[in-house]
Amino acid sequence: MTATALYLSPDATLPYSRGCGHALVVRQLSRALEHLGLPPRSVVLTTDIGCVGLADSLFPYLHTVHTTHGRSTAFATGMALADAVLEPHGLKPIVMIGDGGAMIGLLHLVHAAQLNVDVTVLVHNNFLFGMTGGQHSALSPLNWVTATTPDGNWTPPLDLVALLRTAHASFLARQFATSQELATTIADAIDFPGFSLVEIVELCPAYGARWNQASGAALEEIVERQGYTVGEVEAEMERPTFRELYHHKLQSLRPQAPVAEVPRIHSPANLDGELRLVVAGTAGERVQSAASALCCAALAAGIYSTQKNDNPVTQGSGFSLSEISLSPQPIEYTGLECPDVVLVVSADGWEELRANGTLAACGEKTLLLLDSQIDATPAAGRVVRLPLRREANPKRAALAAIAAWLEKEPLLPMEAWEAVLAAEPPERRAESAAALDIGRRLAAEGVAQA
Ligand SMILES: Cc1ncc(C[n+]2csc(CCOP(=O)(O)OP(=O)(O)O)c2C)c(N)n1
Repeated sequence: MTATALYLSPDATLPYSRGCGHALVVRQLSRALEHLGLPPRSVVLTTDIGCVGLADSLFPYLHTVHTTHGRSTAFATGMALADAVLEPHGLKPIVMIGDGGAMIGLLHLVHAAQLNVDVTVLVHNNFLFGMTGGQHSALSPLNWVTATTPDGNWTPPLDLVALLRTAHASFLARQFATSQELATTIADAIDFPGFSLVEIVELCPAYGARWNQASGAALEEIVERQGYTVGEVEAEMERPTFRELYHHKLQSLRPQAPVAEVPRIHSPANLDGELRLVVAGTAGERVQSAASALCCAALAAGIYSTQKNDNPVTQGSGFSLSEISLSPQPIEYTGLECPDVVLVVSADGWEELRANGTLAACGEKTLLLLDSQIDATPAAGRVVRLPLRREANPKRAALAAIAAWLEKEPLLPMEAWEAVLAAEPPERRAESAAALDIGRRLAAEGVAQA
């Protein structure tokens, strides 16, 4: 396959009006990508609503995301933020947005510039909302005739480049769609490691050119009249990128919780594949901290763990739960389709697992270890009931439930728990040790099995 064919499909029929600047941008973007030799799968073309949004289907080998009006920069920023913290990294979101979309989503542009994420925004400024019939936008020049300003626009236009300068954008440029230099400017913007934006000035032949008797030659005069700079504008190119700042901060961050300092032990965990577990109870009863202790014990034993917590926005009342994944391999996906183990230590926890669909997702093999006070029975799964709240007390019930489960299905060596306890503050240590002992004892006694 030739380099050209990797980007804009050579036999693509461009879907724009005859003479529309969008067609020029698409071709110059393809040339810029070809020049940079970016692997197509490292690019995410993120398109906005409007004629501008027709571009994604023209690039069959790039990732493409067609987003909602004005929000394309926010989508791209999210992708760039995620990519910035990953290793290996190297995703390049390129936003294609109209002046209408840029106006609607202006704060997304400002925020992306402030963050200095590795996003390139190509603003197709044809001075109006094209696809919906030529309405005025915040970037329409003075006196510009649009569908909503038939006597000419009398509100001064927004100078997007100047505005983003105040948001500390690190690479800013303005070019005509017809410029010979457009491909180079786009390539420079894409190649730049932080936020970059190119405002591409063009005419909409269907509305802007017709109603204003303007031809391509008029563009220079219009831009000059607004006092706009053309070309690559001096900006804060030396500013550190989000990725640089993130990694710098990460190095200086200190572990906050004492349990995070649990040393790795070398006694192997008895776990073959991935295990998904839910611990649910009542807010304020140390459900999430018990789950966190389990994750630390797992980490100490050399296995990967993830923890996702949930509780109502009204902190301290209602349910509290944690979803945990444990695996000898790195965990790529933390969705909970069918839990292997469900530990429920209060009626609040049970009610929430019923409401959020976890109980319905349990299979025949799911182990449900429930406090004896919960008298409801799930549709599927192996049920064990233990008097955790009564014997351990409500604040220790979740940790006792974890210990009881591990007594029945020994996955972690004792040393892992010892490492966790050793890292706890002294006033907590005895409490946790007692909870673990009670859980183990209850499981060993096999009290009230159902
Ligand atoms: C979420 C959403 N909001 C609004 C619309 C209506 N709409 C479709 S195209 C368009 C105009 C887009 O103008 P612009 O962003 O300047 O891009 P152009 O069409 O000029 O390329 C609007 C408002 C829509 N389809 N979806």
